[in-house]
Amino acid sequence: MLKKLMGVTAALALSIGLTACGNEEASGNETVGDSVDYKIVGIDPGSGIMDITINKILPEYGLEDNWDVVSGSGAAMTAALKKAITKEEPIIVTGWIPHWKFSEFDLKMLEDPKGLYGGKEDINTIVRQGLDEDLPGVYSFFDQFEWGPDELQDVMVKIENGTDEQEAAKEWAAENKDMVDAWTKGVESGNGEEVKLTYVSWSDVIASSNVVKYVLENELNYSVNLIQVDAGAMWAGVADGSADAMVGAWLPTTHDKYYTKFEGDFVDLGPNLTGTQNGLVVPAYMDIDSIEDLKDAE
Ligand code: PBE
Repeated sequence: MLKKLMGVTAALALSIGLTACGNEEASGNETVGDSVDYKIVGIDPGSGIMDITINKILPEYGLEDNWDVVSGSGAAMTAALKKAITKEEPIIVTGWIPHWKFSEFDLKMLEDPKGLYGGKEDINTIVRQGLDEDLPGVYSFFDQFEWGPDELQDVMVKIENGTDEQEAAKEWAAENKDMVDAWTKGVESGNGEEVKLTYVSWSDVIASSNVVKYVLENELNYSVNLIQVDAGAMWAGVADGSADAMVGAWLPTTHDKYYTKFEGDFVDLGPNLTGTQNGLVVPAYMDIDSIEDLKDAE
């Protein structure tokens, strides 16, 4: 990881040196909006961050008339970010912490003085009703599963650096044995029973779901089926009982609409992680600090 990080930094320094001249020319009286064509690079439409950006951030910061949030995916967002940074070009993306992009690039999250992204949030574990009776060991494991943003980001960085997802989970579990032991303490092992876990292709949820799968299979002898779906189906699957659990519920703000929609049809086991943050993210070389800076002077 260090090697890769140094490589990126060196490449960045080189590109800054080579393009500094062109960028000075381009800056002139150009607004931030002009410089990025009034586009915010978003992710998948079902995500909470897209919902908040389009329905709260744009209207409440007065950006609705000329700004667009372009939908795509988590992977397309990081690819666009990588490309822009290599050329030292301006870019604004919907971003979140924890995420490997903060260990790889020099980034800043724009201030949100109106607090619309909800500040620091939790990631909760949500299981289906009846799981405690059907698979008590799995239920107690999920109830004990708890870590922090640094641990999650470690796994994300391993995966981003090309390690296979289950291999990354295995390496992480070996490096964090005490934590894994606390999750499995007193938990009844299985006999290969299937556990269905829904997840969305967001790098944080990919990492956490793979760690959970690794531990349930290798320490507790259950068999985990990871089912990749969109955000709505991640919640709906657990609510209608077709899935057993999911570990990527961002609350109380990001997934509020899903929580409210399915409330009463799932069991909320509380936070497995505390201290996430959503926002608009830009490379550190951009000369803006707040979402308010996106509004053109009148
Ligand atoms: N995220 C990561 C998700 C939750 C996990 C912030 C992209 C969302 O916006 O719904």
